[in-house]
Amino acid sequence: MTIFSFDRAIVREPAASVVNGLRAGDHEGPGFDGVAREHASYVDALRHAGLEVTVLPPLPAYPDSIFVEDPALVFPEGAILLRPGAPTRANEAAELEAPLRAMFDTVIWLPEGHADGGDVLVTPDKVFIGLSDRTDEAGANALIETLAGFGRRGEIVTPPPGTLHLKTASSLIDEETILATEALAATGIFTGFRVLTVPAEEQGGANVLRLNHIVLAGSAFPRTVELLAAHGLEPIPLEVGEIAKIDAGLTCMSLRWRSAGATQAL
Ligand code: CIR
Repeated sequence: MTIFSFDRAIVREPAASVVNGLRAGDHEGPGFDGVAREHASYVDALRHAGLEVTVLPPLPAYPDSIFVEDPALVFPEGAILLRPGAPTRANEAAELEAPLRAMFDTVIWLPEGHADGGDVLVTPDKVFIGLSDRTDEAGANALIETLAGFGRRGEIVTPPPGTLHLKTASSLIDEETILATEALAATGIFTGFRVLTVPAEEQGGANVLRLNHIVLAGSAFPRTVELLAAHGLEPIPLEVGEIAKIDAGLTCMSLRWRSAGATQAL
C-alpha cells in the first residue's frame, strides 16, 4: 500500500455559475457545457482508477465550488475543514461539513487564518504548505498544529510570486519524486526529493493527479505525458481546457482517501 492507494473520493457537480469562477487573467470564462463534459470525464477517470466517487450536488451560490480540495483536506486519520483565502469561496467549507462528518469520525475546523487545500502537498514524511494570496502564515501555522494531531509534520514553503497554489506548480508522482515547474524547483524547497521539471512551454502540466497505478495529466501537455510514461507511470491524458480557463488543475477537483474498510489490493 502506498500514499497513492485510494478507494474513495468526493467531487461536486458544477453549477451553471461555474462560468463566473475566479480567474487571474482577463481572458474569457469557460462555457458551461464544456466544463460539465470535462468534469464528467474526470469523474469517469476516478472510477477507472478504482475509486468509489460520491458526487455532491451543485452549489449555484459558489461558482468555484467544484474545486472541493481548496476548502478541505482529507487523510485516513480524518478531515480538515479549511478557511479558503478568496472571499467568494470562504463559505464553501461549511457546505462540505455534513458530507465529511458522514464519512469521517474526525472532522476538525482550521481554527484561524486562511489556507486553501491547493497549497498543501502531501508526501510520505511531511506536508508542504505553500504561502500564497490564498494561504497566509496564520493559516499555515494553524494547519501545522492540526496536522500534528494527525501525527503529520507540516513545513511552510514560499513558492515564486504569482503562483496561484503550490500544487498549481508541483505534484507528487511517486513517493520520492515531485513533478514541478522549473521556477518552483529552482527555489530548492524540494531538497531530498527527485525533481522532474516540466518543459518550459508546458508550465500548466505540473499539476497532475496520481491515483493508485495511474496518473491523470492534462492532454494539452503531451511532453509532460511522455515524461510521466518514461518515468514508468501510466498517464491518462484528460481534456481540461475549459476548466483551465478558471485556473483549475486536476488535484483540486476531488478529495481522495483510502477508507478504513478498503479491501481491494491496490
Ligand atoms: C480559484 O481561483 O479559486 C478557482 N477558480 C480555481 C481553483 C483551483 N484550485 C487549485 O488549484 N487548487
